[in-house]
Amino acid sequence: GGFRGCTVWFTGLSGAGKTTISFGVEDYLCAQGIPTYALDGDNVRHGLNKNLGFSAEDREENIRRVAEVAKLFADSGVVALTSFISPFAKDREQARIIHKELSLPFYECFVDTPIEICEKRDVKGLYKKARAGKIKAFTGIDSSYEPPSKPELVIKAGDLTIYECVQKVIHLLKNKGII
Ligand code: GGZ
Repeated sequence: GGFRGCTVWFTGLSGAGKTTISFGVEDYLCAQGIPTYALDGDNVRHGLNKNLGFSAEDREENIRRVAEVAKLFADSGVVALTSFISPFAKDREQARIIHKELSLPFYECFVDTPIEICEKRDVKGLYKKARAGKIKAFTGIDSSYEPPSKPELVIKAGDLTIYECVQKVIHLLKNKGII
């Protein structure tokens, strides 16, 4: 069968597992010969968006640019996987609209890991710094996260293996006729 470009938009707290899941999906799709590209803080916030911080305004602009880039990938026939907290519903809605204008499929995937688990893992020690006031406006601590109300997929990553999380996304892409 053929495949079409689309954007899989992961949203969730820092440490929820967005990037890990997206890399698993990327590996799976690449092995199937399906063109895929994963965008996350490491390749976007250090490059294209290196002039942006974490104020509400800067997050909005971060998400706007990511949505525009993902749109271009999707339009070129690639499965774009974006892994950004994207805490504000209106910014995610704008990302969806940007895709809809070109009739490009957009799937919002809520990586729903409770903050207790993210904070307990604290892989990068950022929650500890945020609790100590060394990082200001940290999502879930002193900056809000608005959970999606109608995501295409909810992944309870705290209760599942990485493999199970990846399979959920693959099933979604199969159900939607993308792959
Ligand atoms: C949230 C922050 C902050 C603040 C630095 N709030 O676990 P990480 O490290 O790798 O993921 C977080 C990442 C969030 O960047 P995003 O571009 O995804 O955010 S947004 O969508 O809201 O624009 C975290 C790190 O950057 N980080 N400061 N204050 N996360």
